[in-house]
This record gives sequence, structure tokens and C-alpha cells, in this order.
Amino acid sequence: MNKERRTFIKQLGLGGSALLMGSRVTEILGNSDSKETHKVLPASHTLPPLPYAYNALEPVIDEQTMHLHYHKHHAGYVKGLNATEQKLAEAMKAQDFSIIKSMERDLAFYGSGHILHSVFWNNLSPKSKGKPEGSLLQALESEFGSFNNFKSQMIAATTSVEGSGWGIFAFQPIWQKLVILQAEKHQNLTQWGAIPLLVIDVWEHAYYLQYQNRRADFVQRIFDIINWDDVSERYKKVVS
Ligand code: MN3
Repeated sequence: MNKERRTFIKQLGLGGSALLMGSRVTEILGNSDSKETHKVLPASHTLPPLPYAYNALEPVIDEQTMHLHYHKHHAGYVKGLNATEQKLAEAMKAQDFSIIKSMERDLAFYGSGHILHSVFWNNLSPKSKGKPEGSLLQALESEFGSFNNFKSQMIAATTSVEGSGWGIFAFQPIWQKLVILQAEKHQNLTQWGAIPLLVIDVWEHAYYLQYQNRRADFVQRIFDIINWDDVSERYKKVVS
């Protein structure tokens, strides 16, 4: 980190150890868009591979839901993000700033949708251990009093999202703190800087075919397929 950057960070009141620079965040969130470098060229985002078969999470998530969710919805966000970046590049070239307002909205929506789904698939596994262990468990107990308290808050936050959105368990590096947040759509309601460790999609497309309006049942059942090893790995990286 250069001196200018250090001074800037100091002025912001962010300790060096609390700050996760770009490549580190990429490592934690995973970046399927670029294997070789952390830098992704404009309009070249790609759909990451699904880490299991479409039917692997049955009976909690059925094959048809998984297929549609991945190939139609997540793929749609990737496509939308690429199209937005392409349009922005063209606007810059033409020095046309009239579309910027709507492009900013699309950047937030499609970009956040792509990031959250890329974390979500890896947060799930047909072989869940049921609960976290080791340093993540200790951190949850320290922050929330107990794993059950954490789980209750996560379930309540996720279930009560207004409309389409997500329950988000994240690490806030500025305060070195674990937090549970909601996201409406993909991009509304957040704390800037928070890094998602475990995200639960409660858009209707994530559960409606199977659970209809019973979102609370879906959120309860999701806890049977959480890949705690993945969540734990993400946690270890943010605190290391
Ligand atoms: Mn979704």
C-alpha cells in the first residue's frame, strides 16, 4: 500500500488491519469471473459453476427450482451486468451522460445480484454439518450469546424481508464485528463495507414452486443444507 493510500485510510479512521483490500475481498467472496487475475474486464462477467448437481439439495430445494434459479435468474443478472457495463463504456466513448442515472441503478441491482448468488450457491451443501464449529462458532457465541440466538435472529431477519430480498450474515471490517442484515432486492439496506459470509435468498423464485407462500418453512429448512465449512472458511479469511 502506498503512503498516500495509508494517509487516506488513516484520515477515514480505518485501521490498516481492519481494511481488506481488493484482492483479499475477491478471495473471500470468490470471483468466478476471472481465474487468472482479480481484475475483470468490462462486460466479461460469467456464471460460476454450480458446486453440485441440480437435484443435490433435494428435498429442501427441488431440481426444477435450482435449474431455473441458476440458469434463468442468476444468469439474467450476469447478462444484465455485462449489458450495463457495455452501455456505460459506449456512453463514455460518446461522452453521453444522459443515461447515467439509470445505469447506476442497474450496476447496483445486477452487480449485487451476481455477487450474492455467487456466494449463495457455495453457502449450501447436501452434506451439512448442521452447525458451525471452531473459531466461527466461538465468534457467533461471543457476538450473539449463542448459536441458537444467531440462528433465531438470522431466521427472523430473513423471513421478514419486505418483498424480494435476502438475509445476510456479514463481517463488518470497520468495526471487526459480525452483523446480520437484510437486503431488499439485492442492493437496498446494507452497511457499506460489510462482507457477506452467509446469504439466504428469499426472492419468490428461490422457493415458490415448492413452498408457495410458506417462506418461513423454506428459511427453516435452509438451515438443514448450510455448508458451514464454506461459511467458516470465509470467516477465517476476513479475520486473518
Ligand atoms: Mn435468486
